[in-house]
Amino acid sequence: MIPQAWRGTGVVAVIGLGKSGVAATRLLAREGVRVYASDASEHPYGGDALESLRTLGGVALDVGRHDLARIRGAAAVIVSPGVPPEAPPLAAAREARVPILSEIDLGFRALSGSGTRCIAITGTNGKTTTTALVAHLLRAAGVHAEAAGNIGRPLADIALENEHYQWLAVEVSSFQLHDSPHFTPEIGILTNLAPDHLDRYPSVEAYYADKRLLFRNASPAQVWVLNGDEPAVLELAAGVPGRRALFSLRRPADGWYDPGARRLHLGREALLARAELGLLGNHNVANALAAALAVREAGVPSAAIGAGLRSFRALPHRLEPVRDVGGVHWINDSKATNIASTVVAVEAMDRPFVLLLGGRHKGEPYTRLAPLLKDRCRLVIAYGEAGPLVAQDLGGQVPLERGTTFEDVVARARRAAQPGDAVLLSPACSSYDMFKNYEERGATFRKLVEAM
Ligand code: UMA
Repeated sequence: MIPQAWRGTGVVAVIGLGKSGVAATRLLAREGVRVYASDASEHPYGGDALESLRTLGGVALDVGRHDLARIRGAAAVIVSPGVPPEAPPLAAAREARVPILSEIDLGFRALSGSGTRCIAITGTNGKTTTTALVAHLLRAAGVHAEAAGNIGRPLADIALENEHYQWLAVEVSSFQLHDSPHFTPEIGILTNLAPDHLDRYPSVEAYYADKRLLFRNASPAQVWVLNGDEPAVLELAAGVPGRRALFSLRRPADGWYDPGARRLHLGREALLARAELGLLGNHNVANALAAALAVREAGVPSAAIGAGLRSFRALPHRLEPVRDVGGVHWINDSKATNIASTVVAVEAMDRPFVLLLGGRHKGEPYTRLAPLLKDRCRLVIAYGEAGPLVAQDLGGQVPLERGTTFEDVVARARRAAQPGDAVLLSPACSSYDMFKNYEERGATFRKLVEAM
């Protein structure tokens, strides 16, 4: 429920007008709350959606600046996840003791009392795939469910819809957990932990501390699905009230993988064979086990979970199998815009492969890839702005060619790959030197492969 006090004479300030800010503004306006919504940029991410806000009653829009005096006088601030805590509008709100809440927190409160229950998914890697898996498994079992949160659809947007979902799979980033004092999912998944977002956090500890906020309202009624192979995850959840369900790729657990028999299990029950899961890489086996455990806690029977896992397909641009051409398996992993993601993709390859590496350089050296590529990579094709750096870091250690246009890169890969190989687009770079975004890069790759 939206606090009654907000509906009085006060104004709620929305900071940032991307997807989150636009949805939060709409939701507040629908609830009869007056809104001051601002964005520091002249071109907020919300783009065209802003026009529709102008027609809403009780909404004042400010683009290209934040009026700090209005923010100081607000009843509350709703913040978008991309706005860092030290940003001037948030510093002003804190100074004036105005409560700062995330868009997720707002959406969650608006949904509370509706009977919709939540499975929250957080962790450094695998959040989005696990969220999509949870929503898919629920739907495949006939449960009315939707995916929301960091995956792309703000929770406030779900609250705006006149649709009653039984369950939501909510992906939550550390940024979103930071200001979410009311968020209390029935089930929470913590996929894994590794250093990340160090451009925003002063230390890894500060980042992990935000992740720990998943448990901030923990009670014995909740269930926590945790990565049993990661001491850091178990440590973070130590002492938290609630039941635990652990998944493991190494040993029998509540959800586990038997590498000898190549089977996924829930406790003593076999769930499905590894070969039946249409996802590449062991990290995705872990994601599947986490999702399976969570939906089992939500009441989905094992047979339906097995069937749902069999019918799940990889998300676009994330180790997405595109097509087999002449015995060569083409894989689109355009979402891999840093070295860590490319490492995961390379580790998932179970056959020789040609690797397309390049784009706009993001600062990390490529040398870290060399030991992983040495014995299994047939050829690296280095391209884009980062091409010379990739060649400098990996040349002489792995077979390497320089590509020019993206068409030329794909044509070179086609010539080099032999039947039984894979061609992997996992660039370890952003796409902005040649494309609008990673989606356009992946779509171009897919188009070229489909035209073969
Ligand atoms: N802005 C200000 N003042 C500031 C700083 C920024 O006004 O001081 C403005 C920017 O000009 C911009 C707006 O804030 O117009 C952007 O807000 P946003 O970055 O939060 O963008 P949204 O469109 O609301 O998207 C957010 C998530 N973005 C981030 O966390 C950075 C989306 O996750 C999420 O899908 C969406 O909400 C819906 O919940 C994206 C993401 O990259 C995919 N997430 C990170 C990740 O996965 O690693 C955490």
